[in-house]
Amino acid sequence: MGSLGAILRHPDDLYPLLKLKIAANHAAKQIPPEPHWAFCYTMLHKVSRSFGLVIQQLGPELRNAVCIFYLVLRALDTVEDDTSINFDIKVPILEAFHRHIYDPKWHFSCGTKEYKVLMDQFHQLSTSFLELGKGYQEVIEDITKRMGAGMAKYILKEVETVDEYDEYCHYVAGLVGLGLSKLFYASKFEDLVSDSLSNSMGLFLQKTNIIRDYLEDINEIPKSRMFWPREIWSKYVNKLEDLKYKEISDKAIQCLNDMVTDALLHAEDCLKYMSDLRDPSIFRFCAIPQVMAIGTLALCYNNIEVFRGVVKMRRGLTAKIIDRTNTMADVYGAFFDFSTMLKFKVEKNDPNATKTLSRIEAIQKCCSNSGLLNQRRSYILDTKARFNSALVNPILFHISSDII
Ligand code: D9A
Repeated sequence: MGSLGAILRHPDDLYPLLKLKIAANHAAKQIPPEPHWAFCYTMLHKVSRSFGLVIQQLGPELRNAVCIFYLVLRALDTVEDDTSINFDIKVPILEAFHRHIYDPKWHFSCGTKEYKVLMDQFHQLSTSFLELGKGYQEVIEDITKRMGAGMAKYILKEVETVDEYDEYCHYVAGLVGLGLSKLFYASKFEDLVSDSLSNSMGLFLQKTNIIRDYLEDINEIPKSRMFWPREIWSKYVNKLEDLKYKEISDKAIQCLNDMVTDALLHAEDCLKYMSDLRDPSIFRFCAIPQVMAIGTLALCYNNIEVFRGVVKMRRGLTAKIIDRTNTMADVYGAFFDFSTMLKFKVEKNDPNATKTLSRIEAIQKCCSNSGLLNQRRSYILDTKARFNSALVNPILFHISSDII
């Protein structure tokens, strides 16, 4: 749970934190009896604490398909990320991964910690996969095939242009959006959403991760690949590593803000995607990560800490988002609040200020045009308050940066 200090500073975090803890205990009791399914659900909760809980609340059939899809993708990632595997070995594994999932005898040892366990016990995953309905299997196979090929293409390639950045993010995240939309459709709970909107759902999440994880990625030993596109960072520095050195912190901030502005482009598509969903549990499953993403972008914007340490939302705020994201009105409210926070952080002398502000305005317009912004608890004030930008003063901004 959150630290005592954090709870004392944010006492209203306590209730959502307790609720989350209870949900986690409940989920732990619901592990299925069959050993291969027990393995999959135990793994799921190990690799992803809060997202695992959100998967758990889906209906039984879809839950199994999503759990397997999630773990297959994690396994593929483990192969992609393991820098000790030679290129000549790695590429054929990535390209044939969609066939390995049908073979309970296949396994390949790599990765560390829980990912090593996942790879060593891969047969548990393929055994479970083979029990899914054919419709689900085919979606997972198709996405795994396309993602593996995309990863292989980028293994030795740097991300140069913004188009390449979008293409790389499509392979590793956009395709996840496409696959999930097809799984929802196969479950008969949803209509089929367009590939373009599904892709945006992945790009918004992945770009947020790439921004937030700058320092972790750049400091990785052995050196890992970086995904910030040269077309953006070369406007500010000669080498991507230079962003973390103090002497040029104004350039670093401008570059960071440019990256956040690029990511904001996907927010409107995401709102459209979510507004088309009908099933409440699928809705929550999709909406919680998106609200976290816009919150994280608001937190990272103009924040030098991205280059100095880990910038993450406090656990209490994550718990609040999980507790309070249930309807489209909640999502519009959250996107509106976090956009307002962003707006206050934009400084006039930032080279992209105009572009950033116009993207923020477009998001806010989308939220207010819905007609669903009403009396609700704001993430910024966190009392029952209508968050009207005309009422907001600069003092509030300081409060909000502490609250987040
Ligand atoms: C998702 Cl099946 C992801 N990724 C996420 C998590 O959300 C998406 C990986 C596998 C699956 C799903 C996600 C959720 C709902 C709808 C989606 C969707 O599309 C319609 O994907 C686009 O991040 C990873 C990619 C971005 C690469 C796709 C959310 C998640 N959160 C983490 C928190 C964190 O900080 O990473 O995994 C967690 O709770 O551990």
